[in-house]
Amino acid sequence: MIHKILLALVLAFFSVSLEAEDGYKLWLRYEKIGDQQLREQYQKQISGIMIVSSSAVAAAASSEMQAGLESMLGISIPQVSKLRKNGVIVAGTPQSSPVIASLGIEEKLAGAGNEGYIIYTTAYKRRKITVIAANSDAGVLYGTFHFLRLLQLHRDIGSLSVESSPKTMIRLLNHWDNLNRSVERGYAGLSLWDWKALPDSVDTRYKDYARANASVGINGSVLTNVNANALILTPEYLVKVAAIADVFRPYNIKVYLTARFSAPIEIGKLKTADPLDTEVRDWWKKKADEIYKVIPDFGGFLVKANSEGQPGPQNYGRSHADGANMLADAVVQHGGIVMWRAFVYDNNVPDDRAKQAYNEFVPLDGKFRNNVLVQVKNGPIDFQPREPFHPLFGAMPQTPVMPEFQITQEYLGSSVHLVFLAPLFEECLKSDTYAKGEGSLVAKVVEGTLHNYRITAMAGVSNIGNVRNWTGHPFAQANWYAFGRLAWDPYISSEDIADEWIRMTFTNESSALGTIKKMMLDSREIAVNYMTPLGLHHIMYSGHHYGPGPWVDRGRSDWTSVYYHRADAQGIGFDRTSKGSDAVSQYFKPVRDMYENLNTCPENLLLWFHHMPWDYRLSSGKTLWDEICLRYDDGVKSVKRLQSDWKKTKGIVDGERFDQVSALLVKQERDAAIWRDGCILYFQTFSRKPLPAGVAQPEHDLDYYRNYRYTDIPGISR
Ligand code: GCV
Repeated sequence: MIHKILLALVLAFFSVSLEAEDGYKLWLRYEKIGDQQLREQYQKQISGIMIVSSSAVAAAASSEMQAGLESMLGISIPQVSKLRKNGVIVAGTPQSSPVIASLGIEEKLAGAGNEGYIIYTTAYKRRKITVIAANSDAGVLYGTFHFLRLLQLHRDIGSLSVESSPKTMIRLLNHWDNLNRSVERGYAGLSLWDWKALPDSVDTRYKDYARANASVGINGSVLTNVNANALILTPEYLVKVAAIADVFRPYNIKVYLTARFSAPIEIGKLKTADPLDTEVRDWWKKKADEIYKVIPDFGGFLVKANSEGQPGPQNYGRSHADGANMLADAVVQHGGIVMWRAFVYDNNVPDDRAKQAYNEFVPLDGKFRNNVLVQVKNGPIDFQPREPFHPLFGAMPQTPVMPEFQITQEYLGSSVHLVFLAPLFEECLKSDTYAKGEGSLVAKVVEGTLHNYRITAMAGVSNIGNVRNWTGHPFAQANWYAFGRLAWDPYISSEDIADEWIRMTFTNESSALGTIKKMMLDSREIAVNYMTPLGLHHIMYSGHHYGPGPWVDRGRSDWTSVYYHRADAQGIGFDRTSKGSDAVSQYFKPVRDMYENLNTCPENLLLWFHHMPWDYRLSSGKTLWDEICLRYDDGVKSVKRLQSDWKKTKGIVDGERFDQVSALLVKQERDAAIWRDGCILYFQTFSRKPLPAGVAQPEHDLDYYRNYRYTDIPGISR
């Protein structure tokens, strides 16, 4: 009863509207500020908007500002051309706004660079105004979203002094979207890009997609799958791409495409795709000219070559640098770039797949053209729930290296499990490579300060599809948001990102905010525990990658699970020390020593680097076998805790999203238990030890888990 009265009071105070919400608006809900006192204060502080719409980008900023303010304040906010009252928001560049030109802020603006902005409160001719100033309209747009965010977060805007500029130049989503609208590793419906309807009919969603991206600073989108289809480069498709580019342009977003290396053969009718062949090089040059004719601000190409069956320069005995440079030469005169992926496979199974990218790319450092970046996954295998940072970070001082994070949850429960990925991204970015001594963080490599990179970038594999809420799981929206915020500033903490996102997406009410934040911040470690504790990796079911499959032992050996966990009667884990595959030697000292030495190797990566006996004692005092079982079990129990925590938000979060998340958490618990029981029973066939006290006895035998088929998971057909 008391609980109900308290809830009623909270709702009355915040005037929370609990209308069902379908999640379409993402974090740009611009909900009317329920706290009346605060709303009235903002109403007094904001009387008008002065943004000269001198370009499409400035016009987009202006309409976003007006719509956002009016929605949050519940009053109309006029666009003004004169400063007659206090409280006008003046946004622009010194070129577009005479007011800003007269403020004498050139020096301050110099630090804002191309896309940054400053926001501050000042007096202008005895009027109190808020200034959003930048060197470009793109900066004005980003400043606008920042200002709106301050209100969404219920911050004090009375005396502002903000300076912000992106730490990476190119901040990109990578869509693994196919031309038939299927999405590789996509769990949120079909691809947004409706190629059949384009260019005549352009979905209004594209604009909302662009708004959402711009609100977090994402300025590029690779529309197509890295497992590329050459057809996207034909004139029929290029006009469709151009139609999308037209929608994105006012939001400062460029389009990029994936280039299929064999396109000169497939659509150009040439006999070869050899990057040193003159005809092939000419073909790509002409193709680039053709693309830039229809999309003058085309960003460039992303390429997956000689990896998982994709064609590449090695088919012709050429190097990755030869391939990348040919494409780079084709786009350079138009200002385009080439992002060449380091996720490569040899045709022969290597002694340790974790070493492959480093072995192939370090010798090529310095051999790439100036407009090439090497795109490297965050870890050396493949987006696992936990990996050490990729050894290529810090190891290519003369070639810009950009990270590729996976926002879509291929190995982390698709769009069914609640897993907030900012802690995973942050763990990588804050890792110290020691490339130039202590403090050589991956983030410093990425922002280019460690090696003075000429171009900097960060990519995230998109989790977006055409389902109404964009990402399937309402919390998966947070991973899109987190990626964008970290691409802008790789030093923001996961906690701050979660705080912002929850306030904008769900509520500013403090107890629910605290509850949801804790759920999010715990969620990644919970998933690691019920999937791959203590550094285990790549033990998922082959094909769908959703459930467990530690028993997978067929096919190319470095695609099996047994290759990675190496469980036997003695113990478990992949020995990557100097006595094993020696992958540790790819890291700089003292990182390599830290991983090599059992006393310093972090326990959460123990089995990544070491093969350990079942009786080995961990810091908890427990044996390895007991600890593995306890962690799996704890993972499942923690999902139960997520469920009971989520219940506390009932009545604060709207019913539609509350119910959706509740239902997903039930599935997550079921599937976490499948992970736990399948893995424990399988590993027990090697350890031959009993389950430690407190660990639930599996409900079924091992065969049940080996044969389990999911019928209710998006993106999984069997
Ligand atoms: C796009 C993993 C995924 C593939 C993906 C590949 C890549 O192997 O399972 O679906 O292909 O990574 O990143 O190229």
